[in-house]
Amino acid sequence: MAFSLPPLPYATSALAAQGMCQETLELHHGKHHNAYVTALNGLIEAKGLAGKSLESIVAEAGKAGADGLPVLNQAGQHWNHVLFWQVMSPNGGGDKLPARLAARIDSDLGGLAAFKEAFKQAGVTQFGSGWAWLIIGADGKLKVTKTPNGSNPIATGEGTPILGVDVWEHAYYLDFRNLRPSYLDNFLNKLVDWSVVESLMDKGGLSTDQSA
Ligand code: MN3
Repeated sequence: MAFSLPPLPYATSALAAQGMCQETLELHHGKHHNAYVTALNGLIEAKGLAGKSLESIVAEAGKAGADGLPVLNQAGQHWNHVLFWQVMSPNGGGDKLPARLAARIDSDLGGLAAFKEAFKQAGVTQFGSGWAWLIIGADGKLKVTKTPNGSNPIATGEGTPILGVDVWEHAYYLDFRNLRPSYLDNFLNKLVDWSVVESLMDKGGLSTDQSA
């Protein structure tokens, strides 16, 4: 087996009215994400990854520290983008969260407004490239965090992501130029499909069903 680029769960033009244009999705999914998949497949034999799940590869590469980085850069980015495409939808946006998710955000993070501010700040303050996350932490509570480059909370052992946003410049430059804060506001207010986030919370995270 090898890793594959899953199709987007919507047309490349589907999010244009919500601030993510067709060209962004064509390049980001078809070129950037695809390049991570291709590079990861090129490492399977040399790095002894055959038969392993994507999730276990990410976790093991994270534990290996600097030695794991060549694999983590590609495997982490593959995992991260699979999640990213799923948490957005043409039906996304708005402040009406499904009840179970809303209750957890209230109890663990002080409410929707506080969560959005913390999530935005995580994305804004991730220097250079990386990701901001909403995770189920090791203690079972929801938590906001960030990671650099291709890493993620599975690799760091911090927890299980249920929402992630790409803050690499390739994610927002066509739509928002240099304005990462505006991209993050737009993501939170217009793109996130909260029903998907709640479903991932209920399931205890994403299984990509991908393996080497
Ligand atoms: Mn990206």
